[in-house]
Amino acid sequence: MEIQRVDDISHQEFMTRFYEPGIPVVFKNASKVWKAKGLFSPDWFRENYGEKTTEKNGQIYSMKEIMDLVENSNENNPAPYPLIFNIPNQLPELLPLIDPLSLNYARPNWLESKWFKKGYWGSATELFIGGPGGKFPYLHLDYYHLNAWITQLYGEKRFTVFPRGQEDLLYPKPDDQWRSEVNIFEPNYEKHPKYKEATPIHFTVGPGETLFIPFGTWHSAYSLTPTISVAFDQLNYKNSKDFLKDVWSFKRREGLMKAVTMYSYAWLGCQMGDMLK
Ligand SMILES: O=C(O)CCC(=O)C(=O)O
Ligand SMILES: [Fe+2]
Repeated sequence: MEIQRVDDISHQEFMTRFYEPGIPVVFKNASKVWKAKGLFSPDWFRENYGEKTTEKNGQIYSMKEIMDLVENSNENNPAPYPLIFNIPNQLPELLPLIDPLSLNYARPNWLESKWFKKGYWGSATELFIGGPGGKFPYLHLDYYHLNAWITQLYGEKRFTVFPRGQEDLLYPKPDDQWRSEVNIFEPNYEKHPKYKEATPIHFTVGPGETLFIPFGTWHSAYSLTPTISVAFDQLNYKNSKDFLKDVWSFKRREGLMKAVTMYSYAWLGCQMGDMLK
């Protein structure tokens, strides 16, 4: 199977061909509606937000340091990956540049309502920065069954996704069913023989392109060049049932009261989202 690439399709066509059946797709130019397109670059971030900082593995990095790191990164000595800024919290100045967040395709998105902006639902709008050789640390499913949208604004990233239904071949970790034990960059077929039958789909997402990863799709990524991407999540009628189950099971770990409160809150949010459809 190959990843499909589309340009300028209607929202309705996206829903029918990709969203409803849950098929990943690359939009070649959906980001044309964002001012960020063609603007974001290492130099632009150095000049405008050089002193902003973020944390990775207990260490604080400034934007300037990050851009130097990713521009000097290579396969043998990669910059830490991913380096992340939470956009609403750490770089709210960027919000007008990524508006409309939906790119006019990721709708409806109940996470954009004020209701879901309170509390933590496994979702975030984030700036991802990486350098050559930077690998996402594991093959995984996104928590809470959210759909992920990743827009590449600078540089090229290589993604790997698996068709739905290959869980058995991917060895989810016994203590975390959302992560795979398989190192897809260097699979150990003795330890994970069934992985031989898995059918990874590899492809590159370049500047201006957007990848839609439907919930339940195993995926991972690595940076081929210095890269800057924006990632956000989507929730609506399609994934809300699974989402609510996850809210229950994740919040249950924090106690029964917490689970009851959070589940009720999320359930109401979904009811309201559904009414506005
Ligand atoms: O590195 C990437 O762009 C993939 C990120 C991702 O899959 C995640 O944050 O869940
Ligand atoms: Fe992910």
